[in-house]
Amino acid sequence: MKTSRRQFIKTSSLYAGGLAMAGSGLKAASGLLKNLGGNVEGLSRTPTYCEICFWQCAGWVYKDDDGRIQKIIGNDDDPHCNGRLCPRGTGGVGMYHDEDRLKTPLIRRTVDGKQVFEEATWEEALDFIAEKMKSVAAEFGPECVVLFSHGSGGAHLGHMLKAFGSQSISAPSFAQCRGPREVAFLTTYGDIVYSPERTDIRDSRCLVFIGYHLGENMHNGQVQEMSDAIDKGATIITVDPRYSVAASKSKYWLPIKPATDLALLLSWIHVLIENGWYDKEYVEKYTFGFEQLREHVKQYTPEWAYGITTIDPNVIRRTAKEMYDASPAVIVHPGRHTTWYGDDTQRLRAVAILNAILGSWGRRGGFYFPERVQFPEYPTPAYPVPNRLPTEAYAGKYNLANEVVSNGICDATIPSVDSDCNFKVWLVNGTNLMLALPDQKKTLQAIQALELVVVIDTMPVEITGYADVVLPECTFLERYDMVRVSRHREPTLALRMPATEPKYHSKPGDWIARELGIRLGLAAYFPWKDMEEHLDWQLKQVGSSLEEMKRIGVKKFPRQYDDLYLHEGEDFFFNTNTGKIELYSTDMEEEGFPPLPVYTEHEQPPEGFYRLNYGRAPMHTFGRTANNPNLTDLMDENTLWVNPKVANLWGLENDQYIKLRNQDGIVSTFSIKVRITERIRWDSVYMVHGFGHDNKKLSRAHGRGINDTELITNVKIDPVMGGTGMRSNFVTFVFENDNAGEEVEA
Ligand SMILES: Nc1nc2c(c(=O)[nH]1)N[C@H]1C(S)=C(S)[C@@H](COP(=O)(O)OP(=O)(O)OC[C@H]3O[C@@H](n4cnc5c(=O)[nH]c(N)nc54)[C@H](O)[C@@H]3O)O[C@H]1N2
Ligand SMILES: Nc1nc2c(c(=O)[nH]1)N[C@H]1C(S)=C(S)[C@@H](COP(=O)(O)OP(=O)(O)OC[C@H]3O[C@@H](n4cnc5c(=O)[nH]c(N)nc54)[C@H](O)[C@@H]3O)O[C@H]1N2
Ligand code: SF4
Ligand SMILES: [Mo]
Repeated sequence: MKTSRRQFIKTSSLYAGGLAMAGSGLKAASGLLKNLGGNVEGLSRTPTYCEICFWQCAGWVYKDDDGRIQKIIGNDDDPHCNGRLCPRGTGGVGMYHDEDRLKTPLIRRTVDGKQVFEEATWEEALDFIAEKMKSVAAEFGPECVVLFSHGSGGAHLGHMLKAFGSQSISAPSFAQCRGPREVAFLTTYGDIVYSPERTDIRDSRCLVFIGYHLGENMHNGQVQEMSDAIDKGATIITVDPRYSVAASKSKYWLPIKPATDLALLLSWIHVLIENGWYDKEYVEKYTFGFEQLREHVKQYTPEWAYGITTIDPNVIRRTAKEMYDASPAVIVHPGRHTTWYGDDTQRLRAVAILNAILGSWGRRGGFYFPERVQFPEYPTPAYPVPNRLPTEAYAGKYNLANEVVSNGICDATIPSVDSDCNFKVWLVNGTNLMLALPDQKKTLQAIQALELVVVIDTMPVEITGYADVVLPECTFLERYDMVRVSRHREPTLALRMPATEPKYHSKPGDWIARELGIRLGLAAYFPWKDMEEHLDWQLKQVGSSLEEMKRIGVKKFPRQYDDLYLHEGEDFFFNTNTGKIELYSTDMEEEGFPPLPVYTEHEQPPEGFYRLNYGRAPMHTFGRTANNPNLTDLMDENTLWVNPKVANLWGLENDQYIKLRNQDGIVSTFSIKVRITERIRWDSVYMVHGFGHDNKKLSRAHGRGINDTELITNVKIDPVMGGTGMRSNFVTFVFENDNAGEEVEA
């Protein structure tokens, strides 16, 4: 039977001994953080941009005379980092030194009835994949091959897949992350927020962070700008059930009852309109539907919101006034990980509306208009027109989604009677779907239905255990990638080039895509000699060259248009149906959704249960850094934040290890250390995402802390764009002598 076909293989013990070395580099790496800031004489440097998170800061990799990497520091000319990397980027070299890295291609085989990974050559692995892709495409069409991807490799593999005839490409960074905000801003302003965000934080006089925990969320440029804004006296208002780092820098901390933010937002809009605290000229000139909005929010008084959010009505009024006083230099920040409760697009619509009536879009200290260089693609033949688009997997739904919905693809992979849109092959690049997608049971069901699973990663993470073929990519320090083409106040380009040779048998993503492409008969799509020729051609089209970029790393271009902000009285056409900022959304109306955001109530935890809240830690990126030797030095497990009242009730003590059980009876695989703190509300517990790895081959990360994803089984789908609301899960404590603790689901 198919469901027992693909056993989880802990990618261990099958490596040939000779390949497992690299201990030596590790020592150098662990000294690295202490060495920083020293002088750089005698070291040679090569440019890169960081892949430890998706902010992609540009930097310099310094090497000593023996070619050993000594340190990475930020590039002064880069607006993403202004010469300073965050702790993760600084420690990023640990990813290169990590001796647990994937070292050689692996193919799943059955030996004596047991499934194991066997080491393979690249030829064997790529031939195997190409044969399977061809036979599956012959039977079901090339569109049934999917690429899930996060990060730089997506460009190479995406090109290969489109040439093959499939546009089934998806990233969890949409439907598990930014999706609701992009759709909300698209329907309101006809444009998205982008990454890096177009927020003019450095010149802002009032910053409103709603569950946006900048400071723990270390997106570099924004953290730096927040600290500049604070120095210049900006008022910060943080809405968070947890006393976050951002809250600790704030004039106002609003410890909201979780899941009620939309009520607060609507009452803020109410207060601003009732008091005339809005930008009348701006609203008149640029917006559509103000009168409907005014009518709509009449009901949402601060007293009404108080009963829902627990925020004092006077504080609601006072904070609204602070925003108005600072306007238009005010940012009600849209946040980034926005898939919370399933009505997320509506919540973000309220955020977009609030900014609009304060006049902050297109204004200094609000949201600027970013610009980027028109950077040509290397000429290749046109892609074949696919027979089927990936969106057909969820035909009739999520029409406003502007990217492919990964959970929609996952669902459609599971065979069912009413869907013939099944996908047969998953290529998984730089995304650990077992951690990224909620509802692991579904992900596993989909995986079991597949003909082929290929994972391209640098580490033996959970998803590699379900692969038929594992391909080891080298780290960003060992490869070229596409030029980083940034949208910012000033357009910039940044180069990533190899600082050193790929370790072990790992290979760069561009090489993998091309070699696979050639085996699929797609050589015409890869006409360049190598990446150097490819990049040099592109750079020359914009008046630079590979040689220049190797020297400078980052190139700034002047803006073509003087339109960073709206000019006084300027006419402006917004890319919406009405050409205006749509307070009242005609797109939403056409799709049958409320055109003005409506408050809906969400479940609260049952007796004895607490809401599972999760977030980021400054020294880690999701699960991708959990085994990094430099960063585990700084934090090697997550802890469970528990309010003292709750701790008292349950007799919990600091540093005690406990397991958690969720509302569906799922018990965590591992235990987590208790941290008793007033910084979390009594109705929630909190942990950092990205821990609790169950692959033994991750020697520093295995069994450290709890993986929040395994407890996220109640998923609230946003009907507008398909995103997975993940914050409606409730947990209770399981003590070691508790029987329930034994029924562990892996
Ligand atoms: N429970 C829960 N789920 C979440 C979230 C959460 O907070 N909690 N957050 C959500 C959000 S906001 C997002 S954006 C997604 C992100 O989720 P993912 O897209 O999975 O992102 P990462 O965990 O950063 O990266 C995944 C993989 O990339 C690999 N990798 C790192 N560098 C490279 C490289 O150079 N090449 C290749 N080929 N692989 C590489 C890492 O080893 C890791 O296995 O998860 C979402 N899912
Ligand atoms: N260091 C580091 N930085 C990162 C990342 C990383 O992995 N590591 N990942 C990056 C990525 S891809 C993303 S998407 C961002 C995510 O970062 P953000 O968008 O800032 O964060 P979220 O994960 O949405 O939110 C976490 C915060 O929301 C609060 N919260 C929980 N429930 C509620 C609620 O009901 N209402 C309100 N108002 N607040 C609530 C939590 O207490 C927590 O402080 O971080 C980015 N930056
Ligand atoms: S914010 Fe940090 S981890 Fe992310 S790209 Fe920049 S330096 Fe790297
Ligand atoms: Mo994200």
